[in-house]
Amino acid sequence: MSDYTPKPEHKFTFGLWTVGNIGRDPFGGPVRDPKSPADLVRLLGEVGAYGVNFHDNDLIPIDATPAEADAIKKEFRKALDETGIVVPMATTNLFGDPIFKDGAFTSNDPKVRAYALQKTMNAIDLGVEFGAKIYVFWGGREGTETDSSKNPIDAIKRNRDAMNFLCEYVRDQKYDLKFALEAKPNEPRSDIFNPTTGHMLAFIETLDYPEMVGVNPEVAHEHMAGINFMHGVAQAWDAGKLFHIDLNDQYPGRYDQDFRFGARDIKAAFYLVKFLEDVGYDGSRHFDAHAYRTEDYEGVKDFARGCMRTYLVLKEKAARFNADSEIQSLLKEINADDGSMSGYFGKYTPEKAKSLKAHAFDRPAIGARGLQYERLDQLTVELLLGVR
Ligand code: GCO
Ligand code: MN
Ligand code: MN
Repeated sequence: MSDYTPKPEHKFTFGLWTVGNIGRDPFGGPVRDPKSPADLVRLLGEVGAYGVNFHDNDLIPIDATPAEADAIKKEFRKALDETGIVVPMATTNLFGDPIFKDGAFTSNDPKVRAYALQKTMNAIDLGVEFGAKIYVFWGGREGTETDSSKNPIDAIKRNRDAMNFLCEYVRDQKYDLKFALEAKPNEPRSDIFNPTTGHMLAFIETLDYPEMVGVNPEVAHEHMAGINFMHGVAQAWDAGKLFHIDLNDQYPGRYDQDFRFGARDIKAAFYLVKFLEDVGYDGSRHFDAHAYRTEDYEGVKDFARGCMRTYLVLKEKAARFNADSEIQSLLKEINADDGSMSGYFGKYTPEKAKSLKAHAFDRPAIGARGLQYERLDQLTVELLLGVR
């Protein structure tokens, strides 16, 4: 029997807002009493997590006095020291307060845009104070219900100006901090700007300091858009931009569900874990999800333990996949290369082009070859179902 105990080297993290979610939804009030940030850290210590992340206002209420803020920070620090839990990432709440009802950095109101910058600089200071090295930007309110209200080009420019300003701030303060931009197609806005990880990757290249900025892709957000999450993650990895990741689960075409990792699409979760482990991703595995509304705090612990355990089970399955001789020999066969084409690949030369244009291909024979992906997929499914 394998050991699925979470260890610090697995870098499993949770947001204060995840295990602290009190189960409110648009149709009903809270089902769990709120816990203090320090108590949530203790809960995370109990289930074996490595780290905790927070929005500025998860830790310090938006209208706290300086004395209240100090007391909360002291308590929180004490809980971190007691449990050994670290703070790898922090972020800003730019969506909860009514001032952000039409966005923060992309709001039509310059006062709102300026306040969003002020709030973010303060929140960056707070995150750095607790050791955060990654700073996430999720622009949940940066969007529209009606496109009469905002020119998307203005919104993109405003967003770019804000990112450039904040990168300069981080450099000016000499903070060791990188930004990770998190895309989401909709909810809470009807449409959110930069709706997918791919959009974010393109946007980043237009910034003044693109090397400081990467992405924080989230499973549910790409599944909401009906696209393959792992492919987006691979693109981010290839671009050197996979700075952070939000793990959870989601049925496509539904409200923002934030299910326990692997709760919905085990196969997609498997390919994702396999990808992250195969390439050697060494950032946080952050579970941005929450327990079903049916649960009490024991259920919240079941939820948190479940996220980490499923990840570790799938990690073990990925190792088995890589060691499975039938799967591997099938993959070898599928990828067979007799070398006869190698002269045509690589850097272009006019001679290569000429000889490639003269080559006669046996199109029907090549097209008729069965690729055995049915067998390969069934072997993968059986491995996941535990019968091989
Ligand atoms: C959501 C988002 C958020 C962000 C968080 C950190 O759908 O609500 O995923 O949970 O990840 O604000 O930036
Ligand atoms: Mn989300
Ligand atoms: Mn998220």
